[in-house]
Amino acid sequence: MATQAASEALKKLSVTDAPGAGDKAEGSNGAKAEAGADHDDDSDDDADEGGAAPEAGGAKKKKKKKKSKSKKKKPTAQTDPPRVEVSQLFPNKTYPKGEEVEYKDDNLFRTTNEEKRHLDYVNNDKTSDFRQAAEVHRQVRQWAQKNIKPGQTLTEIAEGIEDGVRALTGHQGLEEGDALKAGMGFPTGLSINHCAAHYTPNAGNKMVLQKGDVMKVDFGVHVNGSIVDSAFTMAFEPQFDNLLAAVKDATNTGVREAGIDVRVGDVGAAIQEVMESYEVEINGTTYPVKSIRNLNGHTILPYSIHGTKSVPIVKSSDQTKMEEGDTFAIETFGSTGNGYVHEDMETSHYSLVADAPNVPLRLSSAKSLLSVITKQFGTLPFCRRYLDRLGQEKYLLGLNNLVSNGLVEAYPPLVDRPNSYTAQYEHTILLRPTVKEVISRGDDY
Ligand SMILES: [Co+2]
Repeated sequence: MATQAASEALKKLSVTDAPGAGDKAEGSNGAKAEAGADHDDDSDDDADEGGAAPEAGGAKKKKKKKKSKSKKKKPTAQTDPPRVEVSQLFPNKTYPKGEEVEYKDDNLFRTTNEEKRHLDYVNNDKTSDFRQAAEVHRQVRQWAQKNIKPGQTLTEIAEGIEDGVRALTGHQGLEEGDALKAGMGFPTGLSINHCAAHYTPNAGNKMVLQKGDVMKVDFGVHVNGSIVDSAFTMAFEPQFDNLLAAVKDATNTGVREAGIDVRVGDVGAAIQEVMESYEVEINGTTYPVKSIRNLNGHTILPYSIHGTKSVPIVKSSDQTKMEEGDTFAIETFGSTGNGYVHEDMETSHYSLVADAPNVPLRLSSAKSLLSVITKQFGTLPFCRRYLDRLGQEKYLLGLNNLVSNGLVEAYPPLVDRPNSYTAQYEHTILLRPTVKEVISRGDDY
């Protein structure tokens, strides 16, 4: 998910730069304890299955119809569509690392420094949660890249991704609190052509992906509140190759430039220089590729997709420094249009405002919806479809009431000018004490 620059970013500053964030971090510990209990359940299941093999002929366990061959208990490969929990594929919670990049210059000492190594070790559980979420993201997105085709509805595409994420994290998010243990970190953005961000179908949406479309696929996966935010772009005609290449190159530049003590404005300048060195010919007209100047990367905090710092994607005087321990979503957007987005169309994405004042609500439907949102999603962004699947009905009046009371934030779709094309790539990086880890890196992007 992207943040909007300028006034929007300032608004978010006041929203997120507050003690509330600390409370959420504690919430994450609570969730972790419960997730642990869940894992025990899984182990029990495994034990049952393991026990079933030798006793297959015995009276005790007749439930499993499969003729136990040898010891095919634990799945060792992902299915198609992806439905195997990654915790089954990686025993002992050892998930693949992202791409580790050594710090440079004055920070080179960190790689071997004892104190930094100790700090790194202390953060191990959180790093592991990020790696688990990243592995889910990779497996689901690689399936999506293979299977998304023109002719599919946006609804089936979004649900395909979300079914995958929920299955692989092992949390369907139907019971209260379950979606807070692990699952979607934010809704699946499927933003097409001049729409750059924050579009996902609402109920009844009949939109069909077209062969000439450029679609940004932006979804988040979280484990215990550690959110991996990563996005890619799909196009089916070669004329868009340069647009996608520009944005991929720009995002990789941002990822490369990011580091401890680096100023975010300098990262923005490097991104813009690379982005705007490209041009793209579409239907016979050549366009310069522009960075969308009012979209930003951002820090990620526990259960909070938009932290307190922004990473511009154009040259900026912002002197804010990246710091040890920060988690950044480095995302860039290129456009053949104005390089500037505005809000348009029906809203689908929302999130609870973390530190909202206690507003007395007159509308009872708003009150009950607020309770559902708080218990189900906490401060994780959600979309209308997520309310639908929980069985919520006729909630729109209440939802709008919560937005107008400042308790819930709406994230309307963000669009450049009509007939333009936009693309996005995004990675999540951890500025670990010893090394920069591009947690969401895969062999796809
Ligand atoms: Co983002």
